[in-house]
Amino acid sequence: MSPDCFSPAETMSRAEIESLQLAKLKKEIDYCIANNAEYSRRLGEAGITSDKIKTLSDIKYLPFITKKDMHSTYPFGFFGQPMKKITRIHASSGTTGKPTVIGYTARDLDDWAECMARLAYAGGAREDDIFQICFGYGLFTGALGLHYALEKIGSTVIPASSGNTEKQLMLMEDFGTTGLVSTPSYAEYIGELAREKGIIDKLKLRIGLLGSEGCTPEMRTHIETSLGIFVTDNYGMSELGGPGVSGECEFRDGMHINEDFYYCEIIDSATGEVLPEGEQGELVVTTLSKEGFPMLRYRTGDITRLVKDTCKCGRTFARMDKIKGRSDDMLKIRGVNVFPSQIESVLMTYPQIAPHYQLVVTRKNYSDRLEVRVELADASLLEHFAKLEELQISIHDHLKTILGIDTTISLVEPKSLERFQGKAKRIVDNRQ
Ligand code: DLL
Repeated sequence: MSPDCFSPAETMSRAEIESLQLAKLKKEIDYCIANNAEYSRRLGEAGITSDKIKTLSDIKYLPFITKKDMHSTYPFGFFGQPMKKITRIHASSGTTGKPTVIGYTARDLDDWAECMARLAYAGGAREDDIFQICFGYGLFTGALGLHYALEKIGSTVIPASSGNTEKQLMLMEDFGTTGLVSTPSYAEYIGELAREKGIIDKLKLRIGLLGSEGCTPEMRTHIETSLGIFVTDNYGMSELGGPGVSGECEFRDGMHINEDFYYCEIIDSATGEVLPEGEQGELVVTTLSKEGFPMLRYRTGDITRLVKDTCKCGRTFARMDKIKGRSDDMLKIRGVNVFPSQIESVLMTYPQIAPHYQLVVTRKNYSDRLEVRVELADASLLEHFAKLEELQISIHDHLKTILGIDTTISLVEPKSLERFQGKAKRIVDNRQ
């Protein structure tokens, strides 16, 4: 039975995918050398031309591009076309310093909508859906990325942007919104407010296309129960054009990569060596037909794993696991690597606490201390000292088994921690 896909490309055989990737990779290398001085210099120094690439694994001879290279070539150093051919510009949020600036030609915009439409369709979006896009519109790629993809599918789009959550709920109720697009943390907050206002039964929401930040399976279940929706995870990054790199289908057994547009590798972050299929490491991505902002071997900093067997849905594109974390998000506590997602998974198993937490790292006498602040679900527990202490010890011990280090657990009042309308910022590192 042929699967229900947006594009026939999604069911190519592995041999077809790889031969297409090889042909496109060689073309992309030629394109970069011909159209961008930075690439022409870098690849010239490395002695690379497309003739040197005989198999896909020969990509290992190309130098990596890192975030640092983005900064040193700011703003347009990696653009593959002059400004008159650039139709749109986006930029990464860049909390410190200058953002990374991305240019799209008209064809790039079409390809972007195609890639994201496939993933939205795989996640369940259909023509008769009404999608409320609660990502911030602006330089961020999330909102417009989903916007054009969902229009391409034929869904109705409400460009609500993020924030003003009471109004979001009013629109959802009045317009009969069936699909939500947001970060998981904003979805969590929308659910919390909808319940508080007693309007959850009036909403017609059925699916959520979430992404742009990590979300453990436990947090996802919480969001699904709270809003009564089916959630899929979507991955992408500004440097690669935004959302549309990979996303889950209904089976949620990894995020399908649009392999005819992106070639993915997993490397050992420390040595830069390419790791065998199935091993976990840093994701490196090469765009295969970008004109405005081609990226050859971009080091994403994201930690994941790739699998290439055919999914239960019938799609043949390789899948990547949920992102375990960013290599630069990983906390090193007294020499031990700690991913916030490991902590979230533990916290979400306790019904007594709400899915809101903050990780505060401090250093005293040359020793790191990790405080996990967690909100109680119900304030009445604050009056039962013995129960509080029991809960604290239980979380502490559970985390110790998983992480191998001691943490300080602070149970705080309900609704006292910050809520997020975009990506959550849960780590406060006071060590610097
Ligand atoms: O977040 C693009 C995007 C928008 C993806 C909407 C999905 C949906 P940036 O702001 O450049 O771009 O952030 C990219 O966010 O390197 C990851 O660390 C993280 N990230 C993105 N999607 C996921 C996800 C957009 N599904 C950075 N799971 C990436 C975990 C994610 N982390």
